[in-house]
Amino acid sequence: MPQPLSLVPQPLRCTQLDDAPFVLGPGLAVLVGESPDEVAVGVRVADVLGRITRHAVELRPGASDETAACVVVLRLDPRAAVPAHASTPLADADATTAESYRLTVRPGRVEVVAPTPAGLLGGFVTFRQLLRYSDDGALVAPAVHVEDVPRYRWRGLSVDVARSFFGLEDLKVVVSLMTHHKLNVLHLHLTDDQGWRVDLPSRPRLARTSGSTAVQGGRPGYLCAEALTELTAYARARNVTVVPEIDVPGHVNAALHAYPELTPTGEDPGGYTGVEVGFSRLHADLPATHAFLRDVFTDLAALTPGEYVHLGGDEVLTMDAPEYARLVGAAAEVLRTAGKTVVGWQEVATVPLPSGSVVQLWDLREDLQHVVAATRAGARLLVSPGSRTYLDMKYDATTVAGLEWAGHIELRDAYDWEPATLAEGVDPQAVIGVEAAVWTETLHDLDGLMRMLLPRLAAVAEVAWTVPERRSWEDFRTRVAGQGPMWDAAGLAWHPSPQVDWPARPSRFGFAPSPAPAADPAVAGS
Ligand code: TNX
Repeated sequence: MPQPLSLVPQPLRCTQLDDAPFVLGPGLAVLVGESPDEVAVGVRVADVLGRITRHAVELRPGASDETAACVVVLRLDPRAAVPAHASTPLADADATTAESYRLTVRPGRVEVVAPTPAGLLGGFVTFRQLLRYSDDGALVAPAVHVEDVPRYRWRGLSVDVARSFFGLEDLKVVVSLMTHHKLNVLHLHLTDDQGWRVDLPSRPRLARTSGSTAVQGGRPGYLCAEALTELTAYARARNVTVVPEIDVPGHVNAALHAYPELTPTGEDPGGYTGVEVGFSRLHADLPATHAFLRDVFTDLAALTPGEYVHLGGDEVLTMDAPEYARLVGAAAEVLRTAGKTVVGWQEVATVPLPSGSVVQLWDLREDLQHVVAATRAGARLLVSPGSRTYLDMKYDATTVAGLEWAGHIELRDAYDWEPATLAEGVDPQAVIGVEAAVWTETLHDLDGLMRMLLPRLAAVAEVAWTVPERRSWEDFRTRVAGQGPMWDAAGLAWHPSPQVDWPARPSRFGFAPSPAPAADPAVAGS
């Protein structure tokens, strides 16, 4: 009987082969073609394998593998593309196919063939998840053949760095974890009432003044342009796109504090450390407001190379609809001029937006008629239902940190739902993808953040990647159990959900092998 595999997300097709496992050890080489794309992926893969095996792993561009004894072969080939699945919206078929791959593991030889570097990386991630220690202590991967393609093109995680700051090093760990579960969009909520976390050249006081404020108990700080550029490049190399968000026209106390000319009286409201929402706002009839919108969104667009910029738009409780529409419209126009596609929280669906804009659904308690109408008029829908994907919600009443407004979210709640039919009246073809979100009113360090993300992020990742007929809770709960040791090996904190039979964790004081240090194993540094 072959052992069950612990792949998360579950691939489209996976066959265990009747063959001996691949053994990872000294003499391992990575073989790639000579194209710069293949060499670039090869460098990453050789680096990761070197850290896992603690041996130098040679990269051989342009080599044939006839004679090599133990190789990982990475090959770009457009003919290897796995066609998009029937449940993928037609508009996204090319984008998802681009991330497809074919992986074959046999004794002495691992081969990944894919149409793009992103596909090669995805295939390698699957191979890493197959690795386990054999009884005699060797790292092995069972012989398998995998053919895989994502269901959705947008598989995201939104991190609130505004309430409490998470800097470059923490965010790199988050990106590596995302890559491990094939998530490909990191949405950074960079500004809110409690803080402003990105230094923009045209408005230096935003970061200088409001980078030093945070929610009660939270961490201050901000990303300088170099840090954001470094993060973007780090993410890019791991098939993750950064989507930055400046939240307007509400959630702006930090901006008003730095530039009091944005308030009607010109008075500084002071820093805000509470957790209430909806009280702060821009004013459409102040000329300073329009200069501010132009400056911050132009700067942000220039700082990040991705196609999308998020303008927020949520929870403005003290503004009438025409003024809201003027302000959101003005911000959207700046982004359109800068060549970006607009993303906004579901409230922006009340405003006419450029076609192809992305509306992010979060609150299913609200009337969704504007959201339905916006998708009929050409908007795409990104689904982040609070009661499923808000990973700052407590698991249950005993969870120490976290909020409860959208209910408790145990692992099964995060897993057992269907994105295509979530919003009644929205054509499934309009759904561009799925995004988890973690808000940091109560989460102030990386361990605290990870304990909320894991294991639920793995569940949301599978909702976003795996086609409906390959998903089942019973099957997921067995596979995700095998991820626990990988998160441990990477030094990541996680919540041992009682809904899963986790393998026994090695005791620190017993004779079981202690977990490897954070630098080399399954997740970190991937
Ligand atoms: C709702 S989601 C918010 C955030 C909070 C979060 C807490 C959204 C668009 N707004 O401002 O931080 O709930 O769970």
